[in-house]
Amino acid sequence: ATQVCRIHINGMTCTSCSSTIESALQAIHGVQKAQVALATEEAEVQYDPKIVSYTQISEAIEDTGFEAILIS
Ligand code: 9UX
Repeated sequence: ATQVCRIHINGMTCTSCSSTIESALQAIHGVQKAQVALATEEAEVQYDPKIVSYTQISEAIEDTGFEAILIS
């Protein structure tokens, strides 16, 4: 199964911020694809909801030191 969510991320100021978050997301078991855009302050994450939940995904972002807010 595949689900896609969009997440607003607060606090990113440089491309290293977005790269750090993107790598953290890509390392999560169950995440199939993750892209973080600094310009729009958004992440788009494709994941298998049978393996990983939105809550775990947003917690992974918060663990890197940024605030995650679900858009859709
Ligand atoms: Mo760039 Mo982001 O120097 O926490 S990595 S601001």
